[in-house]
Amino acid sequence: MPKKNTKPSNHYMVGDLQGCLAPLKTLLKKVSFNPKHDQLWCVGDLVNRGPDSLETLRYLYSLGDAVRTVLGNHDLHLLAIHSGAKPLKKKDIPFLGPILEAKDADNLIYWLRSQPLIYVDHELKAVMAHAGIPHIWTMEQSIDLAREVEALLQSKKYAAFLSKMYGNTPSLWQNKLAGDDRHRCIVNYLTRMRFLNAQGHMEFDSKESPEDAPQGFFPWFTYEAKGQPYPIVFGHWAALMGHTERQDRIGLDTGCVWGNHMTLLHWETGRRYTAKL
Ligand SMILES: [Mn+2]
Repeated sequence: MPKKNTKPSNHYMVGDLQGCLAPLKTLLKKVSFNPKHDQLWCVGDLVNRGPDSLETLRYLYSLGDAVRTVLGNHDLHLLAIHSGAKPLKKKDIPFLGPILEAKDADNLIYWLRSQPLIYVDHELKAVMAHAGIPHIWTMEQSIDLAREVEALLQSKKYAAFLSKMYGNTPSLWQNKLAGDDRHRCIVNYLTRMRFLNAQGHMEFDSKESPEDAPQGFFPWFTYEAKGQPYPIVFGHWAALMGHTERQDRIGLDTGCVWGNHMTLLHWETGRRYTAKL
């Protein structure tokens, strides 16, 4: 689809899709979404656990330039399996199997692999990352670090990187980190982070409920961040049900795939629309 020169009339941001295509279509119909004039932002985790992962990818791909998405942990997991870096496990077969076997798999996977970890719109003054952006990074630094991983994902070395992507360490960012540790750490902050301590250590063992934070740890968005001028749109954390207690940290995962609902935010009015699977 050719690039448009005109600004989109409306920006809509939707929470984790996880293969829930029907509620997405319901919501887009509700707001009379027009791909010629409007833009849809997806917070990542487009696939896995829901009923229509393959058709969700095909639909987003068909929307062309009207879609902006960032990669979530489930999307990276799909890339890892497709690349051969990770075996397809039994629990993923019903969801990811149809994508891997599809005739257009290579095309869809290439599209997914070309998506960023952070998306920023300087005119809208908004930034999006699947899990969020930690307070220890400025927005510009987080974009630079995301670009390092994106370059890897789009290079010939991507399968090798994906085979080293899994793991919870190092749990604290340091500028001197190098190689796989550096890239794994960036991926974990941007796609898996929930609880941080003041220093910026990530914690992955506790349950999802914000009340279950281990001592000294709090949800990442509770910390004051320097050099992060724009509101952060994120997903990943269904247990929050969109509650962050701050206007500039916009959580959109409301657990559609787990029996709750999907949330679509109309940026220009702040109005939220919901639909169930
Ligand atoms: Mn996620």
